[in-house]
Amino acid sequence: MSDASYRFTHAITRAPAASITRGLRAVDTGNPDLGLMQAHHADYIAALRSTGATVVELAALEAFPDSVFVEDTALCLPQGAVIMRPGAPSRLGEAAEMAPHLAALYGDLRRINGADSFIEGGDILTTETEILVGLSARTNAAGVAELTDLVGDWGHKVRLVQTPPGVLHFKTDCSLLDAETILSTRRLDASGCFAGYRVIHVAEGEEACANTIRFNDLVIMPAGFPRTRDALDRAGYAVREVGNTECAKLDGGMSCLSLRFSPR
Ligand code: CIR
Repeated sequence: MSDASYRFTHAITRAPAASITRGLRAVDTGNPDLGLMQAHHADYIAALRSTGATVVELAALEAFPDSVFVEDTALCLPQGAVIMRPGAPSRLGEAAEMAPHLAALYGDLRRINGADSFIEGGDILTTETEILVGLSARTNAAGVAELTDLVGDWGHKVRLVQTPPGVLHFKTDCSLLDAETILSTRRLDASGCFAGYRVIHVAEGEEACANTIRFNDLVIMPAGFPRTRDALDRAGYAVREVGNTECAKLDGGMSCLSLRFSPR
Protein backbone atom coordinates (compact mmCIF):
# COMPACT_ATOMS: atom_id res chain seq x y z
CA MET A 1 0.00 0.00 0.00
CA SER A 2 1.13 3.59 -0.58
CA ASP A 3 2.27 5.84 2.25
CA ALA A 4 1.59 9.40 1.01
CA SER A 5 -0.75 10.04 3.95
CA TYR A 6 2.10 9.97 6.47
CA ARG A 7 5.39 10.37 4.55
CA PHE A 8 6.14 13.99 3.74
CA THR A 9 9.02 16.08 2.43
CA HIS A 10 7.76 19.36 3.89
CA ALA A 11 5.99 21.00 6.81
CA ILE A 12 4.92 24.59 7.47
CA THR A 13 4.69 26.02 10.99
CA ARG A 14 4.01 29.51 12.32
CA ALA A 15 5.59 31.01 15.44
CA PRO A 16 3.14 31.67 18.29
CA ALA A 17 2.22 35.36 18.63
CA ALA A 18 2.22 37.28 21.93
CA SER A 19 -1.53 37.69 21.29
CA ILE A 20 -1.86 33.92 21.93
CA THR A 21 -3.21 34.90 25.37
CA ARG A 22 -6.41 35.93 23.53
CA GLY A 23 -6.65 32.56 21.75
CA LEU A 24 -9.98 30.75 21.57
CA ARG A 25 -10.76 28.05 24.15
CA ALA A 26 -13.80 26.01 25.12
CA VAL A 27 -13.07 26.23 28.84
CA ASP A 28 -10.80 28.82 30.40
CA THR A 29 -8.07 27.07 32.39
CA GLY A 30 -5.75 30.10 32.36
CA ASN A 31 -3.66 31.82 29.74
CA PRO A 32 -0.83 30.02 27.98
CA ASP A 33 2.72 31.07 28.87
CA LEU A 34 4.30 32.36 25.66
CA GLY A 35 7.88 31.47 26.65
CA LEU A 36 6.98 27.88 27.47
CA MET A 37 4.88 27.60 24.33
CA GLN A 38 7.83 28.85 22.25
CA ALA A 39 10.07 26.21 23.86
CA HIS A 40 7.55 23.44 23.10
CA HIS A 41 7.15 24.77 19.56
CA ALA A 42 10.92 24.62 19.03
CA ASP A 43 10.94 20.97 20.21
CA TYR A 44 8.09 20.19 17.83
CA ILE A 45 9.94 21.71 14.87
CA ALA A 46 13.11 19.84 15.83
CA ALA A 47 11.14 16.57 15.86
CA LEU A 48 9.74 17.26 12.37
CA ARG A 49 13.22 18.16 11.06
CA SER A 50 14.80 15.08 12.62
CA THR A 51 12.91 12.97 10.07
CA GLY A 52 14.72 14.72 7.20
CA ALA A 53 11.85 17.02 6.21
CA THR A 54 12.16 20.68 5.22
CA VAL A 55 10.29 22.83 7.74
CA VAL A 56 9.22 26.32 6.61
CA GLU A 57 8.86 28.51 9.72
CA LEU A 58 6.53 31.49 9.21
CA ALA A 59 6.65 34.62 11.35
CA ALA A 60 4.10 35.23 14.10
CA LEU A 61 0.90 37.09 13.17
CA GLU A 62 -0.15 39.29 16.09
CA ALA A 63 -3.49 40.12 14.45
CA PHE A 64 -4.49 36.44 14.66
CA PRO A 65 -4.15 35.02 18.20
CA ASP A 66 -4.75 31.41 17.05
CA SER A 67 -2.51 31.55 13.98
CA VAL A 68 0.07 29.13 15.46
CA PHE A 69 -2.55 26.44 14.66
CA VAL A 70 -1.77 26.49 10.92
CA GLU A 71 -3.41 23.14 10.18
CA ASP A 72 -6.83 24.76 10.12
CA THR A 73 -5.97 27.01 7.15
CA ALA A 74 -5.45 24.41 4.40
CA LEU A 75 -5.68 20.81 3.24
CA CYS A 76 -2.49 19.67 1.52
CA LEU A 77 -2.64 16.68 -0.85
CA PRO A 78 -0.09 15.25 -3.29
CA GLN A 79 -1.86 16.87 -6.27
CA GLY A 80 -2.39 20.33 -4.78
CA ALA A 81 -3.63 22.29 -1.78
CA VAL A 82 -7.04 23.67 -0.83
CA ILE A 83 -7.31 26.86 1.22
CA MET A 84 -9.97 26.46 3.94
CA ARG A 85 -12.63 28.88 5.24
CA PRO A 86 -12.33 28.64 9.05
CA GLY A 87 -15.66 28.68 10.87
CA ALA A 88 -14.32 30.74 13.78
CA PRO A 89 -14.81 34.40 12.74
CA SER A 90 -11.56 35.49 14.42
CA ARG A 91 -9.68 32.89 12.33
CA LEU A 92 -11.16 33.47 8.88
CA GLY A 93 -8.36 35.83 7.80
CA GLU A 94 -5.66 33.26 8.64
CA ALA A 95 -6.43 31.31 5.48
CA ALA A 96 -5.53 34.19 3.14
CA GLU A 97 -2.28 34.64 5.09
CA MET A 98 -1.33 31.04 4.30
CA ALA A 99 -2.24 31.07 0.59
CA PRO A 100 0.92 32.73 -0.81
CA HIS A 101 3.18 30.32 1.08
CA LEU A 102 1.42 27.30 -0.41
CA ALA A 103 1.27 28.96 -3.84
CA ALA A 104 5.07 29.18 -3.71
CA LEU A 105 5.32 25.40 -3.26
CA TYR A 106 2.36 23.97 -5.17
CA GLY A 107 1.37 24.28 -8.83
CA ASP A 108 -2.34 23.80 -8.11
CA LEU A 109 -3.88 25.86 -5.30
CA ARG A 110 -7.67 25.86 -4.87
CA ARG A 111 -9.97 27.65 -2.44
CA ILE A 112 -13.15 27.05 -0.48
CA ASN A 113 -14.93 30.30 -1.26
CA GLY A 114 -18.71 30.02 -0.80
CA ALA A 115 -19.97 32.70 1.58
CA ASP A 116 -21.87 30.01 3.54
CA SER A 117 -19.10 27.39 3.39
CA PHE A 118 -17.00 26.78 6.48
CA ILE A 119 -14.36 24.13 7.01
CA GLU A 120 -11.22 23.83 9.15
CA GLY A 121 -8.29 21.49 8.58
CA GLY A 122 -8.62 20.04 12.09
CA ASP A 123 -11.81 18.33 10.98
CA ILE A 124 -10.07 16.50 8.11
CA LEU A 125 -8.31 13.13 8.40
CA THR A 126 -6.60 11.96 5.21
CA THR A 127 -5.88 8.24 4.94
CA GLU A 128 -4.46 6.27 2.01
CA THR A 129 -7.91 5.55 0.62
CA GLU A 130 -10.21 8.40 1.62
CA ILE A 131 -10.61 11.79 3.24
CA LEU A 132 -12.84 11.79 6.34
CA VAL A 133 -14.38 15.15 7.24
CA GLY A 134 -16.21 15.68 10.53
CA LEU A 135 -19.12 18.06 10.78
CA SER A 136 -18.50 20.29 13.79
CA ALA A 137 -19.15 23.75 15.17
CA ARG A 138 -16.43 24.91 12.71
CA THR A 139 -17.17 22.77 9.62
CA ASN A 140 -20.55 22.69 7.86
CA ALA A 141 -22.13 20.66 5.09
CA ALA A 142 -21.63 23.42 2.50
CA GLY A 143 -17.90 23.50 3.25
CA VAL A 144 -17.65 19.72 2.94
CA ALA A 145 -19.61 19.76 -0.33
CA GLU A 146 -17.23 22.31 -1.83
CA LEU A 147 -14.20 20.33 -0.69
CA THR A 148 -15.70 17.14 -2.14
CA ASP A 149 -15.95 18.76 -5.58
CA LEU A 150 -12.48 20.30 -5.46
CA VAL A 151 -10.61 17.15 -4.44
CA GLY A 152 -12.84 14.78 -6.46
CA ASP A 153 -11.23 16.31 -9.48
CA TRP A 154 -7.87 15.00 -8.15
CA GLY A 155 -9.33 11.53 -7.62
CA HIS A 156 -9.97 11.75 -3.85
CA LYS A 157 -13.09 10.41 -2.14
CA VAL A 158 -14.55 12.40 0.77
CA ARG A 159 -16.57 10.66 3.51
CA LEU A 160 -18.74 12.80 5.77
CA VAL A 161 -18.51 11.85 9.45
CA GLN A 162 -19.47 13.51 12.72
CA THR A 163 -17.17 15.21 15.19
CA PRO A 164 -18.43 14.19 18.68
CA PRO A 165 -20.58 16.87 20.37
CA GLY A 166 -18.52 19.21 22.53
CA VAL A 167 -15.27 18.19 20.78
CA LEU A 168 -13.55 21.00 18.85
CA HIS A 169 -12.38 19.08 15.77
CA PHE A 170 -12.66 15.53 14.38
CA LYS A 171 -8.89 15.11 14.82
CA THR A 172 -9.06 16.32 18.42
CA ASP A 173 -10.10 12.69 18.98
CA CYS A 174 -8.09 10.72 16.41
CA SER A 175 -4.89 10.47 14.38
CA LEU A 176 -3.56 8.42 11.50
CA LEU A 177 -0.73 6.08 12.60
CA ASP A 178 -0.10 4.30 9.28
CA ALA A 179 -1.97 3.14 6.18
CA GLU A 180 -4.22 0.79 8.15
CA THR A 181 -4.16 2.15 11.68
CA ILE A 182 -5.94 4.95 13.54
CA LEU A 183 -5.35 6.15 17.10
CA SER A 184 -8.75 7.11 18.51
CA THR A 185 -10.66 7.87 21.65
CA ARG A 186 -13.24 5.22 22.50
CA ARG A 187 -16.04 7.79 22.22
CA LEU A 188 -15.18 8.58 18.59
CA ASP A 189 -14.49 4.96 17.59
CA ALA A 190 -17.89 4.02 19.07
CA SER A 191 -19.53 6.01 16.26
CA GLY A 192 -18.36 3.27 13.85
CA CYS A 193 -16.56 5.70 11.57
CA PHE A 194 -13.35 3.61 11.52
CA ALA A 195 -14.88 0.31 10.38
CA GLY A 196 -12.30 -1.44 8.21
CA TYR A 197 -9.30 0.21 9.93
CA ARG A 198 -7.23 -1.21 12.77
CA VAL A 199 -7.89 1.05 15.77
CA ILE A 200 -5.66 1.61 18.79
CA HIS A 201 -7.53 3.33 21.62
CA VAL A 202 -5.97 6.02 23.76
CA ALA A 203 -5.96 4.96 27.41
CA GLU A 204 -8.98 5.83 29.56
CA GLY A 205 -8.43 9.31 31.01
CA GLU A 206 -5.77 10.13 28.37
CA GLU A 207 -8.19 11.38 25.68
CA ALA A 208 -6.18 14.61 25.39
CA CYS A 209 -3.38 12.78 23.57
CA ALA A 210 -5.53 11.49 20.69
CA ASN A 211 -4.35 14.45 18.64
CA THR A 212 -0.97 12.99 17.70
CA ILE A 213 0.73 12.85 14.30
CA ARG A 214 2.52 10.26 12.24
CA PHE A 215 5.24 12.16 10.41
CA ASN A 216 7.62 9.98 8.39
CA ASP A 217 9.17 7.46 10.79
CA LEU A 218 7.98 9.22 13.96
CA VAL A 219 4.76 9.29 15.92
CA ILE A 220 4.86 12.70 17.64
CA MET A 221 2.56 12.81 20.69
CA PRO A 222 1.89 15.23 23.55
CA ALA A 223 4.07 14.51 26.59
CA GLY A 224 2.56 13.09 29.76
CA PHE A 225 0.29 10.26 28.64
CA PRO A 226 2.28 7.19 29.72
CA ARG A 227 -0.29 4.43 29.17
CA THR A 228 -1.02 5.47 25.60
CA ARG A 229 2.72 5.89 25.01
CA ASP A 230 3.24 2.31 26.22
CA ALA A 231 0.53 1.05 23.84
CA LEU A 232 2.20 2.82 20.92
CA ASP A 233 5.63 1.49 21.92
CA ARG A 234 4.22 -2.03 22.14
CA ALA A 235 2.66 -1.64 18.69
CA GLY A 236 6.14 -0.90 17.34
CA TYR A 237 5.94 2.84 16.59
CA ALA A 238 8.92 5.16 17.08
CA VAL A 239 7.37 7.67 19.50
CA ARG A 240 8.61 11.18 20.29
CA GLU A 241 6.91 13.17 23.07
CA VAL A 242 6.65 16.96 22.84
CA GLY A 243 5.36 19.28 25.60
CA ASN A 244 1.84 20.52 24.86
CA THR A 245 0.61 22.02 28.15
CA GLU A 246 0.30 25.55 26.74
CA CYS A 247 -1.41 24.68 23.43
CA ALA A 248 -3.74 22.36 25.35
CA LYS A 249 -5.12 25.41 27.20
CA LEU A 250 -6.39 26.53 23.77
CA ASP A 251 -7.64 23.07 22.71
CA GLY A 252 -4.62 22.54 20.44
CA GLY A 253 -2.49 19.42 19.96
CA MET A 254 0.15 18.00 17.65
CA SER A 255 -1.66 18.09 14.31
CA CYS A 256 -2.80 21.72 14.68
CA LEU A 257 0.75 23.03 14.71
CA SER A 258 1.77 22.14 11.15
CA LEU A 259 0.75 21.57 7.58
CA ARG A 260 2.46 18.40 6.36
CA PHE A 261 2.87 17.68 2.67
CA SER A 262 4.98 16.68 -0.32
CA PRO A 263 4.39 19.22 -3.08
CA ARG A 264 4.59 18.14 -6.71
C1 CIR B 1 -9.25 27.21 18.06
O1 CIR B 1 -10.17 27.13 18.89
O2 CIR B 1 -9.45 27.37 16.87
C2 CIR B 1 -7.83 27.13 18.57
N1 CIR B 1 -7.77 27.65 19.88
C3 CIR B 1 -7.33 25.70 18.55
C4 CIR B 1 -7.24 25.12 17.17
C5 CIR B 1 -6.73 23.72 17.17
N2 CIR B 1 -6.59 23.25 15.83
C6 CIR B 1 -6.71 21.99 15.46
O3 CIR B 1 -7.08 21.14 16.25
N3 CIR B 1 -6.49 21.70 14.18
